[in-house]
Order: sequence, then C-alpha cells, then structure tokens
Amino acid sequence: MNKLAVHGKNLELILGNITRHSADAIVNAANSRLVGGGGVDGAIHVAGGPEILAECDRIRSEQGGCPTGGAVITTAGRLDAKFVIHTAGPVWRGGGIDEAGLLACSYRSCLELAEKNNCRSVAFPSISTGVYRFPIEKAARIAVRTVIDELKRRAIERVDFVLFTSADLAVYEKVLEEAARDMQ
Ligand code: AR6
Repeated sequence: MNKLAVHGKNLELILGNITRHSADAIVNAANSRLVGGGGVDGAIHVAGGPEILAECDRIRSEQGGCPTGGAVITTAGRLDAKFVIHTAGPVWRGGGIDEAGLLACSYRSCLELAEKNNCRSVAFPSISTGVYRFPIEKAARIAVRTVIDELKRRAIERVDFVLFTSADLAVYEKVLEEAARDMQ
C-alpha cells in the first residue's frame, strides 16, 4: 500500500530523490548546528544552492541552531518548493533515551511550522534512519503514525514520504498497511 486518505487529506509513499520533488515544503534531516552534512542534508544544499546554508548560518547565530526534535524554516533556493524545513532528528543510541519521542517530535515540529507558513503540501525523507542509525521499521512506524495524527488536526492537505531506496519504501508500505488496518 502506498497511499492513504486521512480525513480527506492524502498521505503518499514515493520512491525517489527528495531534491527533485515538488511540494510547498521539503523537509531536511539536518543536525542541531545546521551546518550541513552528508546524506539528504548534503543533497538538499547542493541542489538548492548556497542561499539555504546562508539562512541556516543566520538562524544559528540568532538562536543557536535547532534542538533535537525541533524545526526551523528557510528558503528552498533552487528546489521546487517554497521552503525547506530543517529538523534535527535523534541519534539512535539503543532506544533508552527517548529516541522514539524525539523522532515523533521532529515530525510534529515540521508540520506545525509548515502549517504556520501556510504550506498545503509537505515532503519528508526518512528522518534519522541514515547516519543517525535509527532502526528503519521503528522509525517508519513513528513517522507514519505521527503524520496520520497530525493530518487529522492540521490544515495540511498532502504529505509525501520520499524514500530513497526500494528497501526503505517496502518497510514504509508495510507500516502504512498496518496503520490503515488500525484506523478501521
Ligand atoms: N532523497 C531522499 N532521501 C534521501 C536522499 C535524497 N536525496 N539522500 C539520502 N536519503 P541521512 P539522518 C535518505 O543520513 O539519519 C547528515 O550528515 C537516506 O537513505 O540523510 O537523519 C546531517 O547533517 C536515509 O533513509 O539523515 C546529520 O548530521 C534518510 O534519507 C545527519 O546526517 C536519512 O538519512 C542526519 O542523519
């Protein structure tokens, strides 16, 4: 299953590169210092151009970066989006320091900020499941369930998860199916 309707809103799973995706807001799996990095963060800065990092630098000097589970918003530069929303997901350290709660917080913070900025569509990568080593199935379950809960109460019409590998997509599809069953 790769699509779910939630209260008339749409959640969709897509295989691809998020830097080529179109949405009002594209989410970046960043770090707390907002200094750029590898993975999807590196790809977003390369494709979007230097304006994005310049705004991250300004945010860091004004408010010291982005706490884990929080989110900040910048221009999307050359990306096909109005904004990039940067969140710092948790580093997986075995599960004992509320990594699950912090990951849910990341998704919620992004959608709250998207709604505040009048975004109707938001695209997420799989936050924390690369360099930060959060186990993919646990992370997918948190991602999908948190987004479903938020869609019910926010003025956001579409959320896409843009998954980079077919293995990740398969995990998200399985988790979406479970969540849909639980909604019935
Ligand atoms: N489009 C969609 N997904 C992607 C792309 C892309 N272009 N590139 C990678 N992914 P990661 P994290 C997937 O490591 O675990 C950075 O250095 C990737 O396959 O990008 O939250 C930051 O600066 C994986 O499933 O983010 C931080 O220091 C997912 O994106 C740190 O890594 C997330 O992997 C954040 O680590």
